[in-house]
Amino acid sequence: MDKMTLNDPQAPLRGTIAVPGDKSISHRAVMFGGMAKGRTTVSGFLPGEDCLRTIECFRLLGADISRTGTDLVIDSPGIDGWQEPADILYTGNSGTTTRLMLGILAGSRVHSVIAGDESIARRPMKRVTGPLQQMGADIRGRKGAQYTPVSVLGGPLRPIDYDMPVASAQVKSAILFAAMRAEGTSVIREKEVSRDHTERMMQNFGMRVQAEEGVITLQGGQELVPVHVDVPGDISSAAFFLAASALVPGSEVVLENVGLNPTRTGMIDVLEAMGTDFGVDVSRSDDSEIRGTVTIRSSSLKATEIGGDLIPRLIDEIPIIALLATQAEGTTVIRDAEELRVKETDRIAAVAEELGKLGADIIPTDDGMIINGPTKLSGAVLDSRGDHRIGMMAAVAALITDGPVELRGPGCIAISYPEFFEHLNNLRGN
Ligand code: SPQ
Repeated sequence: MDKMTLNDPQAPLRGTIAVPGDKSISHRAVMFGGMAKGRTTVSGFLPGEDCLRTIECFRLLGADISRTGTDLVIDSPGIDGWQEPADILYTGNSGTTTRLMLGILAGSRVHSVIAGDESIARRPMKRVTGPLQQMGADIRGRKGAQYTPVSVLGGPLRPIDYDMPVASAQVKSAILFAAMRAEGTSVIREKEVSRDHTERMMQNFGMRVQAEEGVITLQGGQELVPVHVDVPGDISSAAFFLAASALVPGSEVVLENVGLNPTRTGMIDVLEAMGTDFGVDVSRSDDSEIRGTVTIRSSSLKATEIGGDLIPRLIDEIPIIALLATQAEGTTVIRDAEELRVKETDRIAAVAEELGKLGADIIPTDDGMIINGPTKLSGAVLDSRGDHRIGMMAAVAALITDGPVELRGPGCIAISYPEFFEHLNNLRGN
C-alpha cells in the first residue's frame, strides 16, 4: 500500500480502544529476556515492525523466541551462551534496536555486524559507539563508527563515568547494558532525565541500580533473573488519538491501558496547558510501570510554550502536538528539540513542510518551530517520508481538513502501530 485517500473529514471519534504495547518497553523486554539465562515471558508485546526486528536479532544470537499475538516466550542460553550470528543483525528502521544492541553486544562474547535501512544509515551512532569505545569496546564502522554498518567484537569492558551530552534514553541504555558487563561501578549523569524503562526493567530482572536526580550508578557483573514482563500501552501511540479526539468536534475517546511513566507523560502536561477536556484514571501502579485510562473530549485549544526538561518527556509526540498547535488560539513555541532533526526523518522539516501543504503557518527553527494558530486546513497530497510518526500525524490532520488528503507511504505506520487504521475506523463507526 503506497498511498491512500483519507475521506470524510470532521466525522467525530467516539468509543474505547486498548492502546497497543509500548514500543520502548517491548524492545527492552526482548533484550532483557534474550540476555537472561532461562525463560522470560512477556504479555502486551507490540508486534510492530521495529520490535519484530529485535526478536530476529536475538534469534540469530541463539535465543528461542515464540510469539502468539502479543505474548512471547523467550528461552535463552544467557548472554554467555550465545552463538556467533551466522548473518548480519538487521535492524530495519529501528534506532532503538540498533543503538541498544551495540551496548549489549559490546560486552558479549560474540562477533557481530549490525546494519539497518537507509534511514538508520543516516542516523548518528557515534553518540553510542564513542562512550562504548571509551569502555574498551572493539567497535568499527563506517566513518570511524559514526554510521552503520558497524561491527562489534564483544569482550571485556571497563566501567565508565559519563556525562551525557544529549538527553537520550538510547545512549543511556546502551551504556547501561555495557556497564552491566564491566568490572566495577559505572556512573552516568543526565542533564535532563530521559525515559527510564531500562533502569526499571533492570530492577524487575533482579538487579540493583541506583537512579537519583539524573545520576545512575550501576555495579557491573550482576546476574539477570528471568521474570514475566507485562508491557503497558504506548502513550506515544495514544497521543495520536488524544489529539484526534481533542481536534474533531463532537468526539469523546477512552484510551485504556496507557503507560503513564512520568518520564513519558509530557503530552499530558501539554494537553493540560492547551486547555483540553481530559481525565486520567490510574488503574495500576503495583509494578514498575504505571498505567491507566485517559478519557478525552473535543475542546477549544490555546497556544503554549514547550522546551527544557519537558522535551525528552514528549520528544516523539512533537509532530502531533504541532498539529494541535495549528488549531490553537495564539502562537505555540517549541524549542530545545534539535534532536528531532536526527530521527527517522528530520522531523522539524517534515512537520513544517507537510502541514504547510495543508495551509498551516509553521516556521521551522534550528531547535524547534513556531506555530501560529488557528488556521483552516485544506486537503492536499502528503508524504509520510517513511516515518511512522509523520504518517500518523498526516492521517490525523486529514480528520480536520476541508477536503480529502492523499497520504503517500502509509505502510510505515506498521513500524509502531500496526492497528492504527483499524482503531481509527472503529472510533469513527466504520
Ligand atoms: O527506535 P527509534 O527509531 O529511534 O524510535 C523513536 C520513535 O519515534 O519511535 C525515535 F525516532 O523513538 C525513540 C525516542 O525518540 C525511542 C527511544 C527508546 O526506546 O529508548 C528513545 C528516544 O530516542 P533518543 O534518541 O532520545 O534516545
